[in-house]
Amino acid sequence: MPFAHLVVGPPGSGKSTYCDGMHQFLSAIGRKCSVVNLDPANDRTNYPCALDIRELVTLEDIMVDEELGPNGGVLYALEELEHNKEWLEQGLKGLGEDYVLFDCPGQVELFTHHSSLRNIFFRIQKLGYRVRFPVRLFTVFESQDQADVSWIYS
Ligand SMILES: Nc1nc2c(ncn2[C@@H]2O[C@H](COP(=O)(O)OP(=O)(O)OP(=O)(O)O)[C@@H](O)[C@H]2O)c(=O)[nH]1
Ligand SMILES: [Mg+2]
Repeated sequence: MPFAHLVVGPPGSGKSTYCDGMHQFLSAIGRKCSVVNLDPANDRTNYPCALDIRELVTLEDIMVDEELGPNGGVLYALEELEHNKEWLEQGLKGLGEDYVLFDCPGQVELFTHHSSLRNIFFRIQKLGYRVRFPVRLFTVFESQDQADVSWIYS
C-alpha cells in the first residue's frame, strides 16, 4: 500500500522546498518517490514533477478566462481538479507503489471555506494510500527576520 505525504502550510512556509528536499532524501536512500504538484500557481519547481495540476489548468489562464483574482483562481482550479478526478487517479496509477509527496497550495480558504481540496484528499485515501500530513508552519520562526509573524494569526 503506497504512502501519500500531503504537504500543507501557509503561503511561503516552505512546502515546495520541503518536497524537493524529501524527494532528494528518499531518492538517496533508494526509496522510490514521486512529487505531485497540486498548486496551480507553481510555475516552476525544483523537484521533478511526476504529475502537475498545471497540465490540467493554470492559474494564469483561469484569472484571464474567469476574470478572477489569484485567490479565487486557486479555488476555481481546485474545483476543476475535483471535477476531473479521473485525471489525477490515472496519473497516480502510473506511479505504482512510489512514495508520493503532494505539494499543496497554501491559501487558507481551501481549508476553511472550501471543500474541493478536502474531497481530493479523501479521494486519495480511498485509492488506498496511507495518508500523512507534515504541516509546514514553522519556517517563518527559523528565518532570520523573526520580527513580524503576526500575519499567521490574523
Ligand atoms: N529559513 C528557512 N527558509 C526556508 C525553509 N524552507 C523554505 N525556505 C525559503 O522560504 C521561501 C519560500 O519557500 P517555498 O518552498 O517556495 O514555500 P511554499 O510554501 O512552497 O510557498 P507557496 O507555494 O508560494 O505557498 C524560499 O525562499 C525558501 O528558500 C526553511 O526551512 N527555513
Ligand atoms: Mg510552493
